Amino acid sequence: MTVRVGVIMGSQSDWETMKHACDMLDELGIAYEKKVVSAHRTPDLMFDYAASAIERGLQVIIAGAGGAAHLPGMVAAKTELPVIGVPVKTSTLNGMDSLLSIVQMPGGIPVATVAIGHAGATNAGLLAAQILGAFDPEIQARVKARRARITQTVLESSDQL
Ligand code: RP5
Repeated sequence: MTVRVGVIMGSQSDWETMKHACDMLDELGIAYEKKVVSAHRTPDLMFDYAASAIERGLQVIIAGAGGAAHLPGMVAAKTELPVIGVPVKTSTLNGMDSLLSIVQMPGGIPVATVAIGHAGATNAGLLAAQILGAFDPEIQARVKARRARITQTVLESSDQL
């Protein structure tokens, strides 16, 4: 399977959050790669990763980081691929720092920013699938089927009350 999504994170400590994006990609049968790439600790690696992403066949990048979270924005600056930013929850400011760092991109270089933490990472995986699904009916059908399952679960949940 061709690797179509790159999941990167600023630190190994972000994995607890970012694994939820990977879980979603696994569930939807989308091939991805995952890697720790730090904007401030491995800036050259970050540069190379983003600059080579298109030629390596990636179609979407999911980038998670916490604190002064410049990874998604810096990666977005070096590739024309869509970049989805996941603000990782921090112990000091609960991820508000991450959220504002990622979401407040100046006009011109977008980062599609999702919610802080687990839900955001899950939605990042889904959003990547939906972006790919716009050009791939099979993936779109899987997203649709997943939504139908969720709907059914909610409809049946009243029975458990
Ligand atoms: C950021 O600093 C990472 O994205 C991580 O969320 C945060 C803390 O990193 P560690 O100190 O846990 O490596 O670069």
